[in-house]
Amino acid sequence: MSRPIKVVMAKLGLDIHWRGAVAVSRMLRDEGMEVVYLGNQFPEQIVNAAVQEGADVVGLSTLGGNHNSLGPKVVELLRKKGLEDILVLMGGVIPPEDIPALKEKGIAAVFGPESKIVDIASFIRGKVS
Ligand code: B12
Repeated sequence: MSRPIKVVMAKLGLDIHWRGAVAVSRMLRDEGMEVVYLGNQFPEQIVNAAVQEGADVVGLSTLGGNHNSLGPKVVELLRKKGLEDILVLMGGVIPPEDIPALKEKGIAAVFGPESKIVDIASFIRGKVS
């Protein structure tokens, strides 16, 4: 049997909002994925955890406005370690006009308020074999 998809989930930086990150973590577990929830972390710690855990996916949750600076930093640090295969997803309150630049910098997808878990899980399954 193949191993479950492994997701490392963090709240980005000092963002105080936790409901989305916790809800999505629980629901991805219900979908059969293994989820390691880190709580609040900065890019270096998130990338270290992704390496230690052998993550397939890094999930970043932010509603606090730090998405443009800290999100791409996670991708950059993963690439420096040769880990560009790890899928990096973001969720939370992110202005639509910021999304194209985030994608250009390697964020695979952004899921905003009221995103459905079925869509998040199927996006992950479509990208992680
Ligand atoms: C509750 C709330 C608070 C609570 C937080 C309680 C807590 N500890 O969680 C309190 C009152 C403390 C708070 C504080 C602040 N808040 Co507030 N808050 C909200 C509110 C009303 C709801 C957030 C929430 O819980 N939603 C429910 C969850 C389930 O939804 P969600 O997080 O969006 O998650 C969904 C998706 O986004 C996605 N998702 C989320 N994370 C992830 C991760 C991954 C990997 C994936 C795939 C998907 C995903 O999936 C989830 C399910 O659909 C929002 C308004 C809103 N409607 O969003 C404002 C809001 C987020 N807050 C806002 C602000 C500005 C603040 C403050 C800065 C205010 C201040 N000046 O002090 C502070 C934050 C300080 C800090 N250091 O972070 C703004 C953010 C603006 C922005 N980013 O552009 C909002 C949008 C309000 C507004 N309209 O201005 N807040």
